[in-house]
Amino acid sequence: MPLISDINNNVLYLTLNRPEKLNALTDEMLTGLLSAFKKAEKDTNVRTIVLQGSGKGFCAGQDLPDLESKNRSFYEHINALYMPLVSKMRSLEKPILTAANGVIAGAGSALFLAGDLRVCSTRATLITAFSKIGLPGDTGITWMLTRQAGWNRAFELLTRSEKVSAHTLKDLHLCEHLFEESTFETDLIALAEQMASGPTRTYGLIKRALNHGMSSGFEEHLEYEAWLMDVAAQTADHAEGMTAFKEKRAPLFVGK
Ligand code: LHQ
Repeated sequence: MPLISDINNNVLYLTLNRPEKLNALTDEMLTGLLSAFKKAEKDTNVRTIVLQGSGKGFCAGQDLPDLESKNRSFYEHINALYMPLVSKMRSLEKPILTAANGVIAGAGSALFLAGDLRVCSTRATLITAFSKIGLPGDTGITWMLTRQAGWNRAFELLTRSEKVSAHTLKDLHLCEHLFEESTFETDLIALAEQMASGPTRTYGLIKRALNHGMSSGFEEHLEYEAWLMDVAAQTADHAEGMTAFKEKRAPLFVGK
């Protein structure tokens, strides 16, 4: 199976599973990923999602030979398969952790960067790779890199397509958590389960607020934030958080 889906302790693990091709993406994987994210959005049992790759790579981007065999323009292909996927990842109101224990390349870089928390092992590397085959980049990579690492870094990463280490990704604010290779799996699970046991409905509202703030003026955004506070005020997790505070105990959040 090129895409494995598994739920444990309220965490959905989506594993790209073509290790011999560094998890390069086929139509089947892209379609499967989008439907898995859509399903996870509705599944109350899923409170955090981890997107990872099996073997030595996170994802090497588009499977190039697979695309060559299709009779469709790049625009048609990106529009049909990549745009809805990355758009769903950014709007889905549950934490998404993208976790790399190896090479990240091409559109795989865009999917990695689209995570809410980007996690790397010390053996992870990223190469944008698009310009190596004469392409500027897609799946939001130019949008994300300018905002996350700055315009000039974005230009450097996209034009020179040099392999950067996990430590450099951390320095560039393109990775939030860097774990040792030897403990990567257990550290990742611990982080994912910690997120999944938090007030995940509120995390979704935080994601919505941050997304809104990316494209709104300050005064308008202040209004939006205040309105979201009222939405959160109705949640069970807000009530539990307040009660736990008064009772001087740890809160038990349910994600509702
Ligand atoms: C692959 C791939 C791959 C197939 C490694 N496909 N097999 C969207 C749609 C519209 C237009 C096009 O663009 C896009 C978005 C994109 O993602 S474009 C960018 C596509 N990705 C790339 O250009 C990256 C190509 N790969 C590489 O540059 C290297 O493989 C990297 C730097 C990722 C890793 O290098 P190594 O660690 O030296 O591994 P390797 O090159 O030996 O690869 C291992 C195997 O994986 C090998 O298979 P083989 O059967 O020969 O052993 C590669 O052919 C295969 N593979 N990437 N994208």
